[in-house]
Amino acid sequence: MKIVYSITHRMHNPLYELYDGAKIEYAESSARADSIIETLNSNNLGPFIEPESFDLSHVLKIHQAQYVDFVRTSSNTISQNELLFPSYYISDTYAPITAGTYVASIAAIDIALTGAQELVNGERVVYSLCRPPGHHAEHSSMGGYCYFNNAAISAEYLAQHGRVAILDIDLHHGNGTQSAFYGRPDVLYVSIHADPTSFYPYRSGFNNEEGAGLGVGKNINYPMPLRTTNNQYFKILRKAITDIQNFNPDYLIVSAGFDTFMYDPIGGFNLTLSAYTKIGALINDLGLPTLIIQEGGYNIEHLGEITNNFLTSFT
Ligand code: OKP
Ligand code: ZN
Repeated sequence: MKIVYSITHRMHNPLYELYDGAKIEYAESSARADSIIETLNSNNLGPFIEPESFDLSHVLKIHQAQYVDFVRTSSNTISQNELLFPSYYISDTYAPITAGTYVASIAAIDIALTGAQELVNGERVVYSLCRPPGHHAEHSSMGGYCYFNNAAISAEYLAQHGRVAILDIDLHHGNGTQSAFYGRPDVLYVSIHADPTSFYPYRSGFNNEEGAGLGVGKNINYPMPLRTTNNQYFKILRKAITDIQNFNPDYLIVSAGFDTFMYDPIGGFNLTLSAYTKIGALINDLGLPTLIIQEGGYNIEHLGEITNNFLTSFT
């Protein structure tokens, strides 16, 4: 399986995040990608390929030009080790801008788009190791460790070639991806996540959010209780997979977050290591051209193994 990756992600490594005003360790660290690469490497997955660079016009189909410009200029003018929490273009305190944020975020987009291009060229499954993640990034705002929406940008790219389904299995609801395609009949968004009544991002991910206008029925949320177990999860995943089959897409994008793991430091579900092999197998059974995009997953010790278990089901 082709794995698209670049070390440019290391340029983005904020020193802390703000939680209730207190500075706490930044969960979305560069050690995450290192853990994944190391494990995939030692299990002989690959080949690893470098991203190509794509035109900014792809980004501008999903994000507001002024917002993109703001991330670029603030990132390029801030000094090393400084963190910027602006009072606009931001939806929470978990996405500070640092000196390397823009460069790393653009590389993540290129990684996702390179994977999408590979699918159009006939590849069956590609893994895009994006960092920072993207599913919380909206039209003109960053939040939840996300700046630009890698999955939405590549979905828009693939939508030029056919019908696209996005399956978001990150623990958190992908508010950014949902809002990008909320009115669209040609892109299905299905998400399984912790019930937003008591979990980030709190304001979206409820099951009455079904899409708008021509997109009604093309947005499907499955909020799940905290401490969801393997079997509860598989049951809902099978429903989500049926939704995707009914939509009959040409391409599938998986927003692959692994923070559903029982020992994730910011987690809330009870999935075990072996659950990810099964989740991968159930998704692989769809038999669709599939772009797997990395979102969350913060247990550094196990993240590589989780990712490896998941990906191996596609080989
Ligand atoms: C990003 B992704 C930790 C609070 C963290 C932000 C979560 C962002 C998750 N003290 N809240 O969906 O994995
Ligand atoms: Zn998450």
